[in-house]
Amino acid sequence: MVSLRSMAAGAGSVAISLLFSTVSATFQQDCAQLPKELKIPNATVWFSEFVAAGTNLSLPDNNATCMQPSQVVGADICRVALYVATSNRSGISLEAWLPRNWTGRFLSTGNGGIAGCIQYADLAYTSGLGFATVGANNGHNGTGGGAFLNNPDVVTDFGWRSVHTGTVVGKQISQAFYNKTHTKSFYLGCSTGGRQGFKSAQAFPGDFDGIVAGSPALRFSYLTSWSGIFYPLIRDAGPTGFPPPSAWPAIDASILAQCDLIDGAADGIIEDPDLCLFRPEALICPKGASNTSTCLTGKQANSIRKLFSDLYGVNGEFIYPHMQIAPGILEAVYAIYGKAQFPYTTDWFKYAVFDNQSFNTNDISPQAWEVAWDKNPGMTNTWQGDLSAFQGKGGKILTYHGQADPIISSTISPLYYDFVSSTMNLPSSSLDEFYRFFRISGMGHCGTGPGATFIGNVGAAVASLDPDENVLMAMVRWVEKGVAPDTITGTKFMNDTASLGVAFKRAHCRYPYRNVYVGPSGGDGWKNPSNWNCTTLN
Ligand SMILES: *[C@@H]1O[C@H](CO)[C@@H](O)[C@H](O)[C@H]1NC(C)=O
Ligand SMILES: *[C@@H]1O[C@H](CO)[C@@H](O)[C@H](O)[C@H]1NC(C)=O
Ligand SMILES: *[C@@H]1O[C@H](CO)[C@@H](O)[C@H](O)[C@H]1NC(C)=O
Ligand SMILES: *[C@@H]1O[C@H](CO)[C@@H](O)[C@H](O)[C@H]1NC(C)=O
Ligand SMILES: *[C@@H]1O[C@H](CO)[C@@H](O)[C@H](O)[C@H]1NC(C)=O
Ligand SMILES: *[C@@H]1O[C@H](CO)[C@@H](O)[C@H](O)[C@H]1NC(C)=O
Ligand SMILES: *[C@@H]1O[C@H](CO)[C@@H](O)[C@H](O)[C@H]1NC(C)=O
Ligand SMILES: *[C@@H]1O[C@H](CO)[C@@H](O)[C@H](O)[C@H]1NC(C)=O
Ligand SMILES: *[C@@H]1O[C@H](CO)[C@@H](O)[C@H](O)[C@H]1NC(C)=O
Ligand SMILES: *[C@@H]1O[C@H](CO)[C@@H](O)[C@H](O)[C@H]1NC(C)=O
Ligand SMILES: CC(=O)N[C@H]1CO[C@H](CO)[C@@H](O)[C@@H]1O
Repeated sequence: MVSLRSMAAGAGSVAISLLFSTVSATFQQDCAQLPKELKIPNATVWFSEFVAAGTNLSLPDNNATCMQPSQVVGADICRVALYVATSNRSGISLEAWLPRNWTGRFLSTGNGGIAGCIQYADLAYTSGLGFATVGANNGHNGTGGGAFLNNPDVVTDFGWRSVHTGTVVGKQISQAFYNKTHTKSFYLGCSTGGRQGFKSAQAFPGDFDGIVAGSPALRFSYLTSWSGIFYPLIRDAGPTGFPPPSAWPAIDASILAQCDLIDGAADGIIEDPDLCLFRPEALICPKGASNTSTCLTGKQANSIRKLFSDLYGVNGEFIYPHMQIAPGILEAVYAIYGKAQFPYTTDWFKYAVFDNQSFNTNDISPQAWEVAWDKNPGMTNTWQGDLSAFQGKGGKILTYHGQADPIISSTISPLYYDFVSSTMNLPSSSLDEFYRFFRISGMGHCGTGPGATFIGNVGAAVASLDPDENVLMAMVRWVEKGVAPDTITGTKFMNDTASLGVAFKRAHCRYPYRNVYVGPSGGDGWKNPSNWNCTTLN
């Protein structure tokens, strides 16, 4: 066979370069023409423009609170931006990034928090991999929830309609541009994006063949209720009741002393936090201690217990499971909730639940938690245990959750998995035919942390495109080849910098398996993934 290089050296070079420039010119022309081809009800196309791979795209119209003034584009794309009305008082901003080198796959991205921010980094990541990708603004602009006030249609967009509309319209755009129907349809999101993925499986089982839904904001109104307890807890405890920063290293050391070896490895990472029955009373200052900056009062130990307890409401109703135990969590809790009420909690209760800007969110009562749950604004509760319609259509869902997540405790994910298991009457051997859940040890909220957290869930955390090491490519293989992932191998780079080399890898197990170290004791055998075993034994 003649290589391109040797052909280019001979007479074929003119023909080859002509062919490429024709294809390229056609792609650019098709992109410019696209608005004329689109016949989408209720849509106004703003522009359709060719963007070359490597372009550092400037995003001057993006709301400043989204903190994303630019995005580097990974492949030659046709970038389409439009507005789609979803009611007479609401609508979404939508972008489709259509790569020249299209794999035939369609993908929708999600959002984060209560934000109305198109996640351009996800568009760049997935269009760079050849997906025809869409992302929407979730029905409003910016990270705040003010647009929800007295407009339940905007809340409905947030709850489900933005992703669903973007997906329906996005498939039409892809069809019109390539003159071909996509082969398979995918979804990628984390946090609120994870909830949107599960919402899709629950309510629109035909939208996606494969859903990757990370760290999901399930039970949304109860999640925001739970997020709202930490600020008053820390405030009311005061400096003598909540452990001061000087005590945090000792608390972390005590968590590790009590729990690090449960999984067999002294690596500073807890594989299964629910096996850790951390006892903060171990840190209470001995009588007559001369230096109390690294030990606790009984009151402080009690604050820690509250922080790690399940939350119950009026009449003892279960609201939300406890914050998972992990070194570093106390510090993160203090940083996130210590100085003021959590902004998503504030905005959700003021604007979506009570339509009352004066509502005092510093002390939200258990009665108010229930009002929020019963109102279920925008159908955001996202807590249905029956996924049989999704299963029936052959859909697959992959979820993962960092085991050191201070924003959405990872304890919610096994709870939902088990809820689906009991609702559908399926043991995990059957449930795992279409729904798999991976616990990512040492990972914070949707990424970062001391663990092997590069799993390809976002473009900034890609160590490999190998489906064994990349949740998105694992889903592609599962949908297209029927090979389901047993483990997801994550990577930790030296100082989180790829060019410095790999620090270690770990094959993360799927729930209810848990990861146990079975290698040589001592040393750094824990850095080798083959020294670990996914087991169901305790
Ligand atoms: C892209 O451009 C912005 C300024 O518009 C700049 O701040 C940013 O560093 C650039 N990104 C890259 C990767 O060059
Ligand atoms: C949202 O921002 C886009 C620009 O990114 C703007 O065109 C649109 O009008 C804004 N929508 C709302 C509801 O403010
Ligand atoms: C908007 O649509 C609703 C029905 O969804 C209708 O009740 C209302 O009158 C409409 N408002 C306007 C201003 O057209
Ligand atoms: C196009 O995508 C295929 C895989 O789908 C890849 O092998 C090829 O290198 C890509 N070509 C370009 C020009 O990006
Ligand atoms: C930008 O976002 C903030 C926070 O959500 C919001 O208050 C503001 O109205 C937005 N600006 C525009 C122009 O949409
Ligand atoms: C799709 O069809 C239109 C005419 O309907 C044509 O202009 C365009 O080049 C076609 N695009 C592709 C990618 O084949
Ligand atoms: C108390 O212990 C901490 C941590 O070991 C140390 O930084 C601090 O200087 C000590 N304070 C006194 C008064 O010895
Ligand atoms: C709004 O909240 C404030 C503060 O809790 C309360 O006094 C007021 O009655 C509420 N308004 C309405 C209309 O419920
Ligand atoms: C990683 O960072 C630490 C301090 O932050 C430094 O001491 C160490 O040399 C760095 N390692 C490498 C391989 O650069
Ligand atoms: C791994 O765990 C399985 C049970 O899940 C067990 O049968 C097997 O012996 C274990 N392997 C090692 C090396 O411990
Ligand atoms: C929300 C909205 O504007 N919906 C309109 C979309 O377009 C159809 C007709 O194409 C109208 O019937 C809807 O009212």
